[in-house]
Amino acid sequence: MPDTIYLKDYTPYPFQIENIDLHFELEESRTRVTARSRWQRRSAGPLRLDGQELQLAALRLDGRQLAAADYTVDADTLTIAQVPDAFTLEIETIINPAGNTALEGLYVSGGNFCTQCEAEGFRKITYFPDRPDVMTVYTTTLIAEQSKFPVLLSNGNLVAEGERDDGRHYATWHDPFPKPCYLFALVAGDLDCVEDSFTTRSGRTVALRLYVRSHDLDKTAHAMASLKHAMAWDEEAYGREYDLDIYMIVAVSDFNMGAMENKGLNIFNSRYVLASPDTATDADYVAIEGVIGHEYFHNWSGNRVTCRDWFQLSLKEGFTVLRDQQFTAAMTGSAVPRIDDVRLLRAHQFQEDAGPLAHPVRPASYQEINNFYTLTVYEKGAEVVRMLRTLLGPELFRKGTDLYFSRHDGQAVTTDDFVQAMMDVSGRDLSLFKRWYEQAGTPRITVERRYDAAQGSYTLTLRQSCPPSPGQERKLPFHIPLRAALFDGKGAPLSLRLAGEAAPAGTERVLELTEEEQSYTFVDVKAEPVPSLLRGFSAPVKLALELDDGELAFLMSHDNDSFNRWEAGQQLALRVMLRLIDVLHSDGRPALDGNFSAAFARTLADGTLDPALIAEALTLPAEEYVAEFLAVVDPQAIHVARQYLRRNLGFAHREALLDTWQRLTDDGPYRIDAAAMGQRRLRNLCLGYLVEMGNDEVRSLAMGQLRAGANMTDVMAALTALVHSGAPERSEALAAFHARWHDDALVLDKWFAIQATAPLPGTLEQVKRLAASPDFNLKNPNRVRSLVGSFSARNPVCFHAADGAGYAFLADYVCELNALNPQIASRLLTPLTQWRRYDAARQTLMREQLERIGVLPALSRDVAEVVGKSLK
Ligand code: 7ML
Ligand code: ZN
Repeated sequence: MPDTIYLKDYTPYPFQIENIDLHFELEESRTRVTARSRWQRRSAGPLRLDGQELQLAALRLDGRQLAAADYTVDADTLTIAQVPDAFTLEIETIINPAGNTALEGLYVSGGNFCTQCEAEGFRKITYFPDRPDVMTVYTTTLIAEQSKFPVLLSNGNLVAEGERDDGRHYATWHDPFPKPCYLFALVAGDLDCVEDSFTTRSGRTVALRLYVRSHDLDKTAHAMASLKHAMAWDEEAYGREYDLDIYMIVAVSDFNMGAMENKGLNIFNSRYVLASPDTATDADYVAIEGVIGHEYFHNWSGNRVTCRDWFQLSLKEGFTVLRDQQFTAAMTGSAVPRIDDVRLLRAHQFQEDAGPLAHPVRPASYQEINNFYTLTVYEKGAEVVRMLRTLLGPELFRKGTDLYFSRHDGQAVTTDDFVQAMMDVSGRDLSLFKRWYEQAGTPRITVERRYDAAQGSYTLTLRQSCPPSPGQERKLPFHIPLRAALFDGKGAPLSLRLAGEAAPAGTERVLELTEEEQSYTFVDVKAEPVPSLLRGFSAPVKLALELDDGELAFLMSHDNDSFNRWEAGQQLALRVMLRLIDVLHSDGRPALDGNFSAAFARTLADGTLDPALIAEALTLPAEEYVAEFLAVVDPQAIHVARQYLRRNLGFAHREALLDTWQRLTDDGPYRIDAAAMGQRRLRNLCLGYLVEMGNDEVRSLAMGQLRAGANMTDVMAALTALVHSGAPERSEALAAFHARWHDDALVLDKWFAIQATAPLPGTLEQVKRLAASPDFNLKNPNRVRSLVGSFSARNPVCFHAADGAGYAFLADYVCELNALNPQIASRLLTPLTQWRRYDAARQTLMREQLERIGVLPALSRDVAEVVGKSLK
């Protein structure tokens, strides 16, 4: 078992580093790194530095070469027992970037050098205190062969460059802002650059540069536009201006995560940079804008104000995700992104919160920090900051963020410091609120409603509870903001006056639940209203409000909160699906629910609604979300029920679906604004329902859309519909797509993913064939995710095949990747951690695979932690 690191053991580092000079003599398999740094003691103790997989070539203290007796080196530390109170340290290490398949530290991707240091990759470059509270000023010199690596980049501003007479050249970069080493970056390679500029509101001009391989130059416009939008939005919404004269983004094709906010030099997975209408879907365009925003916003929430230790990861990530969500909402002007975020949270974060790896937004311990870049830290963390905003209101919240940024600029701080700033500007006591950071698990709220006609009063009694999670048997009540409204029989919102109040205060209130049970009595209520609670998903909880089918249908058409209108439809759909699953389990005959079908038709025909919201409303709850409501998950039954409903809704509303598909056919120029995207979304949703029915005529429409190839959104929708419905044309369609796109890695990823997610018998065999094809590459994380990840995390019915073949397939890849890229191995493993949710036979099969992985020789810390906690 790997060692466990505890939050309670935090101690400040005993030294301060004034600055560091880094020199890189770049060679693919033998790079020499010289680090010269100036130190000052702050408290007693030896000098201990982190370092892994380094060959130590020289070690000098104040210019004197240290003797072997002066220091000790083991697999992850270098310790010098005696150092003066102020000194200069010079360390030379040799590393092998070409042999670095873990993609952490300095590595080679597509022939170029790049780095990924968050969380603990810098220790694979040189010996250094690899922790975020040690901040210093970096000057970096890169030296490399000019012909192969014409571009040499690092953080900050270029201060010198030149040629040497041996065919090599150099560049020196200086970053004036002290930073932790996880924000260090360098890039060296043969890249082209698109350039633009942004003038900040105080009038400074910032050079914007986007570096890509030359054949990708035509796919950079959207990323550049997104960056400018993000810079303007952060000035407007948070008063945050950019602080260096240059902002660079580099796209690389081998990257473990989405992107990285290195100061002044973001490095991106190319999938979050490159887009053209031919190659990227609408969802890709939206994701690119969001990720560009996310990394840009880190310049303040993460870089200027950083984390004291990795337990505080959500300080920067939760807050920055909230910021990128607000940005996306502002750019699209629609409720769709909020709905999609909640779908993700419910389908996957709720699962994490209920499983063996459940942890609080601010964990108290970890074995491998890379395993804590989770949906809980990111997405639930964003919900927690969003709740603070709901509790304080937008103005006070903004005052709070202003105070936080000014008070802690240049510091490494904690989530407590963030909440303290919110307390200080509002005068509110948020000490109970901090439980959101400390306790894992998804709270459940039940609602009892009582209308008293004689008194004209309406009472809501709310009760909260939270199931136990690992290491936390009993939970204290959470401070939960519940946005609430009440509607009269005509669908008008009531003015809300609580008992004891002199006058009503608006038609929407935030009820604050802080105890296990609380009642709220509204007065002047003339008839029993329909309640709309948790509006906009105001807290990451499971709300059990037992509305009847009629009330749900009422809210679907009358609620003035778009999120809750959508939510009412989802609840109705969920109920229908759960009833179907019951019918299937008792060998009964399924039937299409008439009320649900009528509501479906009404929504489809509603000309007043935004097409994107219609599409959201007509998308049935994900199989993973339905699973949340079953005591024992039956992936087969869930899939059959959902499929049954899709097919029968298709039959029942064939004409309307066809009409909508035809009506929304857009022959005009391709646009990527929210309106055009909404139309494509609804149109392609209709196509999906139609093709699911499987008749020749409709399939030929899909083939037509595919062949027309107007844009990747329409092409993917047609191809997915054909492949996932098992249409006879699917092989031909896939072959044509492959022939057209096999040279474009990002498009080929889509081709892999479509096949891996087909909910059909034979998918696993096809996935295995694809894994053996020359297009597959175990060293490329995007490709691995598109095939192995898609199959195991996005194809429940095939992955959970009763014979366990899906589990064995995943385990084989986890075993191989454990040696190559532990971060990717550990992430892929996630679906197996959920084994307790399944029937006894599946439990045994899943556990067998976990055990098999657990006894691998040389098990990485990443995989060991996940397997260990899953089997406990
Ligand atoms: C979240 C990131 C990482 C890991 C990016 C790596 C990051 C850490 C990095 C939202 C949008 C885009 C990417 C990510 C993400 C997991 C997810 N600091 O900026 O958080
Ligand atoms: Zn981030």
